[in-house]
Amino acid sequence: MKKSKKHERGLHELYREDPLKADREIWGRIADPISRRGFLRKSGLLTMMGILGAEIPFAQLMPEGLIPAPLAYANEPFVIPGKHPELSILNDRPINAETPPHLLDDPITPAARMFVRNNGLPPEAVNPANWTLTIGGESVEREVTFSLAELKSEFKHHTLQLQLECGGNGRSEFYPPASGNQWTTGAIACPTWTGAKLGDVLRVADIRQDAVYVAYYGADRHLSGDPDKTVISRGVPLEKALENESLIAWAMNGEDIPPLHGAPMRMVTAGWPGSTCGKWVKRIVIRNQVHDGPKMTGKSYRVPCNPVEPGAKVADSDFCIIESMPVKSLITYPRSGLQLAGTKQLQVRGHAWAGDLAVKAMQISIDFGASWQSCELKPARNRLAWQQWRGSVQFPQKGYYEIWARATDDQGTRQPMVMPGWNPKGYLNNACHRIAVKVV
Ligand SMILES: Nc1nc2c(c(=O)[nH]1)N[C@H]1C(S)=C(S)[C@@H](COP(=O)(O)O)O[C@H]1N2
Ligand SMILES: [Mo]
Repeated sequence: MKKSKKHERGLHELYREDPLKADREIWGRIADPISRRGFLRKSGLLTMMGILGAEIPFAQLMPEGLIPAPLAYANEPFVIPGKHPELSILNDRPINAETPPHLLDDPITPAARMFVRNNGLPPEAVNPANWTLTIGGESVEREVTFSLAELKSEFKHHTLQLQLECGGNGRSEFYPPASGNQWTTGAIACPTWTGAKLGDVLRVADIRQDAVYVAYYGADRHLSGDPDKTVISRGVPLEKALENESLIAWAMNGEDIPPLHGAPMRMVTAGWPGSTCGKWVKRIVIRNQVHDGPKMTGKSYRVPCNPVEPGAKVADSDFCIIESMPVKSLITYPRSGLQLAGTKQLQVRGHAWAGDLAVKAMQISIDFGASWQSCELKPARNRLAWQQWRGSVQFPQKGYYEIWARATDDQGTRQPMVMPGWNPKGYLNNACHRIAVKVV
């Protein structure tokens, strides 16, 4: 785990060097020498609102080159431009950052609060006007190439709310520890995505009978600097790619996809490990075999096909590719560590999701899982979007409590209360989320 390094610059440093340039980079503010307030475009305003967690009625009156107060006083060594200062940075090259649960309270995750998982370095100087996407591979009749404008004009637009969770979310709790980003609970987000159905685009290339897998190649750069090395190239079986919810998206939450999240276009195959959702996608291949690109084979995004003892050595041939993510939930309110005056009722809420499935029931416990009570659970806005739940608890006396949350999917599978099956790379931890409350 690398911590803040010299070559990545913090917010304060950016502002000290050139406040107007910092404004432009972080908020996309266009300088205006006459008003001295510049012009905050809608995307920048949305970012700022996402970070501050509220509307900003006087946003257009805010002076140029000014760091909003909560960020100015946050004293963070390194803040990712466009991101909430409280995201935890797990690695800064490549950038990997996760979101604390209390910042994920919105039903639709704002861009500023969305985790970032990069395996390499994002492409530089992306120009959407000359970006192209090619559909090729062994199992197409003909290779086809689209510009972004063609994708937008030739295909029906679909907007769906879709969850994205990293396969390694929860890795930090495995013992013996697994190497990789030590995600706790925050590598999950559920924004809305707008784009074309992946299936509609793939069909233009005429999919051959022998097609089995669909995989992406992105424009990000390998950490080694070798331009011929592919950072990551993963995918999904054809049936998953052709689902109604699989998209080639060009917008997130109604705005252009932010650079860190794959601008100008990315794949979204929700419910499966986030690694199947290729960012900065340039080429999609339809394969006549299970895709074998970097991070498809060996131990990457694969788990032992049968349960193993913690710490066991497992041969690569005994690993299976992770498909749907397991049932899981998060408590987003209150924030863990709450001090509650008196034993009155406390409202609790959060989200629940279950990979390709829906969540059928949500329960919470204040007695370490000895008893559970049901919560109110909303249906998803559409398939593969997380669901909101709420409940309330009453504490019998003063003292330390934990609130545990447990979701059940529509096939009856429940989240485990303790760690699920250990695996060498620490994937698929869906143990119950818990928060601490002190009644004083
Ligand atoms: N081209 C490319 N696509 C990628 C990645 C990457 O490093 N390069 N990371 C993947 C992984 S492992 C995850 S979890 C998601 C993270 O998406 P986000 O950064 O938008 O949250 O993107 C996936 N798509
Ligand atoms: Mo991931």
